[in-house]
Amino acid sequence: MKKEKYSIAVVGATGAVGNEMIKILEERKLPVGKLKLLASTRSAGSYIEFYNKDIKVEILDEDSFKGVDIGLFSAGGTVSEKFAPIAASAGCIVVDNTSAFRMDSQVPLVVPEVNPHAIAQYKKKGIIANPNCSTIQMVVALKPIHDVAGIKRIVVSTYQAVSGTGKKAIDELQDQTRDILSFQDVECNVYPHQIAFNCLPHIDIFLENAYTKEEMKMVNETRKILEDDSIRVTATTVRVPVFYSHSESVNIETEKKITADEVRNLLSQAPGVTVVDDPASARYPMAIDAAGKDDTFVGRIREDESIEKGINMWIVADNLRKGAALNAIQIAEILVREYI
Ligand code: NAP
Ligand code: 3JM
Repeated sequence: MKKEKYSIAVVGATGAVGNEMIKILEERKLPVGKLKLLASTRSAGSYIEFYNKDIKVEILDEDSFKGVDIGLFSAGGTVSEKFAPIAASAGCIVVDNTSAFRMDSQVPLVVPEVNPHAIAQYKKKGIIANPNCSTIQMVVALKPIHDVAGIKRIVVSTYQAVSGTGKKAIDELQDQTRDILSFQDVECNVYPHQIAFNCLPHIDIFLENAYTKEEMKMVNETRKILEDDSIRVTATTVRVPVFYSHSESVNIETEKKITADEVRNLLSQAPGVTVVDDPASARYPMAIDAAGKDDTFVGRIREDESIEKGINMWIVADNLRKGAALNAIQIAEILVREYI
């Protein structure tokens, strides 16, 4: 028997991603019965509006998931590691936005436009992982090309917005920009260096192989989602002083020759993609245009003249929407439509 309405919990409801989730649940009219908003003691007791009603934020604890159908988690890896299994054993299906379970072979890692069939694997642990923001937008654009021409290698450099680090980082870019323009000293609390008027080739921690963890997320998650471990991926991830939307320069080498026109045609029919590629009139994807939108925008599509079978492109998407909250809610929509 299908339910008419589902009980949903948002874990990390007061954060940058959580906030966006609540907005998108309303926009896309998910059949939400009860909405439970969960956070830490810092913001428990505050209220957030949902369908013109103020809902009280509660403290996350072991008993939070009784009777909850779907839990949308975005309160960091440590919280997910502890509470996702607790939620799952209470019968709540977890859609986890953190990196905690992404590479677990018992947990599907899903982008609905790319591998929706993987959702069926949620039954193993009761958890579905949402990929990293930079991975999601890249695979949405690359999947149709991989299907036709076979991608052998990907070289990606990212230009990532501060909102990917959360609310405190949005404030830090605002404060530093204001302080610099008014000749005041700058305070750095979130990032190790000034982010205003700067670029930091450092996202998440450095690993033993000299890559950052964010870079290795892109490498490993891309292969898992495209279900092809033969694809070679190398990434450089950079934080830039942009508030919303990540941009990426992506170079691919393919098995079969594919022309720039063929890529443009393929992508103009691809789900979740909008091609913006008219250099003659200075039209290409830009962070400020992608912010607040659902699609992944692709432009600057051109053949790589340094190799026989290569393509360059520029991929932009709203990191809090397609990169996080929207992708998670698209997964919840499929669960509701096809599984529960
Ligand atoms: P944020 O703005 O800093 O918000 C963090 C949220 O987590 C707040 O609601 C906070 O509640 C809550 N929280 C923190 N510690 C908690 C605890 N011990 N118990 C309960 N709630 C706790 O961060 P954000 O940008 O929304 O990101 C949150 C997480 O989502 C990240 O850490 C990351 O793992 C994931 N994320 C994923 C993607 C993606 O690409 N899929 C993108 C961005 C972020 P309080 O208000 O009580 O502090
Ligand atoms: C995006 O708990 C943490 O340290 C969260 C770090 C984090 C992640 C992550 O690793 O889950 C911050 C921002 C992500 C992510 O999506 O991978």
